[in-house]
Amino acid sequence: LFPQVGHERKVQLVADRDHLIRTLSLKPLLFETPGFLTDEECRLIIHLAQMKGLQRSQILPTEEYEEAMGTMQLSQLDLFRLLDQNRDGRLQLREVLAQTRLGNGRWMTPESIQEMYSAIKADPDGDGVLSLQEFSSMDLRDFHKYMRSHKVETSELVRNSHHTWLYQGEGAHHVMRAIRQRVLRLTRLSPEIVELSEPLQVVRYGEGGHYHAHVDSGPVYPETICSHTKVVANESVPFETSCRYMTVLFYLNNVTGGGETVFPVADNRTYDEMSLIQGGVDLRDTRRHCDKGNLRVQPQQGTAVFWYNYLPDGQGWVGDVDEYSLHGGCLVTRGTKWIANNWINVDPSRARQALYQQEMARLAREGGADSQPEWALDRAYGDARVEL
Ligand SMILES: [Ca+2]
Ligand SMILES: [Ca+2]
Repeated sequence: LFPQVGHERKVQLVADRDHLIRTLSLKPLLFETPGFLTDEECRLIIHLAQMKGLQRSQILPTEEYEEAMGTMQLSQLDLFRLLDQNRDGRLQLREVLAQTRLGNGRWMTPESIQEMYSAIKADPDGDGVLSLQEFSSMDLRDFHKYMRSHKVETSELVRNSHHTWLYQGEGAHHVMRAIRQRVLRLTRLSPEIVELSEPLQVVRYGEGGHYHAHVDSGPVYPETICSHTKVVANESVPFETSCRYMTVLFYLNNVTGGGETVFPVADNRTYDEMSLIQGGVDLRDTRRHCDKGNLRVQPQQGTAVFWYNYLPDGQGWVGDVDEYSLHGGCLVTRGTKWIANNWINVDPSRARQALYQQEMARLAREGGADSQPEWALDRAYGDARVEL
């Protein structure tokens, strides 16, 4: 049923030409379409993004994190057990590395963890492993103090880029509308789903920019709610996450050096979180280990790559997050890299997605300031005139 890797099929996305869809991997289900955008469209998107202005994609949220850790009411022993994935009663470096949240936005490497250990004297025998005794005698306040005082370079962040959002709904620039229609044809999803998805995110990576490997959607737990449908959910739940059924990523320029998109575990036979980090090599690290990832896509202006972030639930709807969709932006070694993301939002709760679509349709009929989802209100550049 699934196309083989390398399989190509023709589709008609625009009136005057055919496009090719090439299968890049089955896990995740990943494809590429060269020439999805014309060079002129790429330049226009970059231009609109520059006119609007880009902001830093990540800043460090220090105090909030400490507070959150404090309110979790986790004893130090609980924390130890949580971290000790292989339950051998010791914390190996990779078990600490796997908990990216401990880094509080700062990307942890084997070196930075050992640096931290020695600064707070957490590993007196210096073997890089924390025994239960070593962990118990460590004062977590020293850890927080260290994280707070440590000056973080942008190269040490999980994500080192700038971005902005471009509106694509009714009244948007005609090219932005045309791209949304093309995405609709590419994905063969319903117009309601595509039209009610996030605006286009435009991202610029300067020389030295990167985005370590991550999945685009959060996990599906009962206590989690999707950002896009939360307006219709009566429940108040503690966690909010992006529910991005599909990612459609566009390369807006040719990058002089680096900047590939890496899928470290694409088409692995099995997925094992711990095997991502072995022998001091963290395959999620896109500054150092992109070359060891299973699949790398070279940026080529106008090409779209697209994949599914969720597995099917077997009943025609969205199931669990597909761990194989792990991907990242490799270090840009030379020049600048411009990409754009169209995320297609679907709530794993079919009922909530339906309710959301109904409510949005009702608001659109009634008109008024509330007639668009929150993210659609930003349409100031809708009538921007740009020379193509
Ligand atoms: Ca362990
Ligand atoms: Ca030790």
